[in-house]
Amino acid sequence: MRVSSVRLDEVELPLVEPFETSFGVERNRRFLVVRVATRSGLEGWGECAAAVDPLYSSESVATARWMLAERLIPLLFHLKDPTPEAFSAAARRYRGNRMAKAALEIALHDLRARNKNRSLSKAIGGRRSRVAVGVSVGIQPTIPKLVRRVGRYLDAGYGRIKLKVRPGWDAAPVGAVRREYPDIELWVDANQAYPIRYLSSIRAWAVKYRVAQVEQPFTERSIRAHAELARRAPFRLCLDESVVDESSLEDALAARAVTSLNVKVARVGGLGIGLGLARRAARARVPSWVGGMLESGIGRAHNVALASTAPFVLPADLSASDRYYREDLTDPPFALGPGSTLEVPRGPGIGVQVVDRVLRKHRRASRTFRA
Ligand code: OSB
Ligand code: MG
Repeated sequence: MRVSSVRLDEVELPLVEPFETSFGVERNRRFLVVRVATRSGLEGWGECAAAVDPLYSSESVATARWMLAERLIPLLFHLKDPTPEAFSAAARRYRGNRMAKAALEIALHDLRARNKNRSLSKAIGGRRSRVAVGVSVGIQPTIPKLVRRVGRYLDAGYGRIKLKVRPGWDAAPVGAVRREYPDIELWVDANQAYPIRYLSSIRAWAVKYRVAQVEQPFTERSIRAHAELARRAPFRLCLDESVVDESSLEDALAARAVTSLNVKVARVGGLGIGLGLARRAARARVPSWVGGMLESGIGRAHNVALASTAPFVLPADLSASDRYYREDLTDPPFALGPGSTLEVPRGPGIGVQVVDRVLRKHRRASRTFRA
């Protein structure tokens, strides 16, 4: 089985509401969708999480588009047996560019699972039929708005809340949410926004408001500062941006800088690598969970399949379709089920249908590559 064509679509989907983090606001998500196809008519879908601006990481839509068009797609066409593993191994010679690599790697996973007529979840060893999820709540214009936002998500059934924080938006909003909801499971995520001198103040408000998990307060290279904050803390110290491969995980584990691991398929360069990292963390007794990048239903379906595998034990940043988009690229939409869960699709591959009409409606550019 060879891949005979790859289509790269650039899509712009309006978010239900703006999503603000310490690094910026997103109103519309512009991203690449990958469709790989074989001569026999089989297809596989992937999504690239890179955004227009390199704010979360150094990749952007433009760098990923170039990397895919000029390097990764030609490399894929050269593979005799284009398994996700063979592609990943071949793509290792190019440094970084993990989101671009992930987009193709996950499409190959979908293709292979469909070819075997199995769900992606089953194909990668998933055992669960539902995965536990929570919701990531962006920075809001005011504290009362934040408290109301959180209240609506709790009413909708989300069982854990992650608040985006940054210097100037932390103790007061976190305290307000905690006072209104004394018993909820509360996490925070700073996306690297804090200078190290904030360490003791972060510890103070996180302890005071019983924050269960603090995610990536310092810059990605600040392993020592993360270890210092993790030391004897009553909360888990979660790394996201700091862990991009096997060696960065080893260093963080050795330094005891990580007591919870956010695994994003996009950040680490694929499903296979993500699963390997979570297994490695589990051997060190560090729990993992699946992080999100506001993916459309395509990327979310991949994330849900990953979350259905054994090493993922904490609730994922994967919410229902209507939390992100009025109109998603896939059908049926993901809906929140009992106990703050999403159902793992059972159909072949990612198990949800890409809706051609919706894809075309939001498509801004398209290019097809042939072997
Ligand atoms: O750090 O987890 C993050 C979105 C964009 C960039 C970074 C992050 C996020 C999220 C979104 O928190 C979580 C989701 O997709 O539901
Ligand atoms: Mg994060």
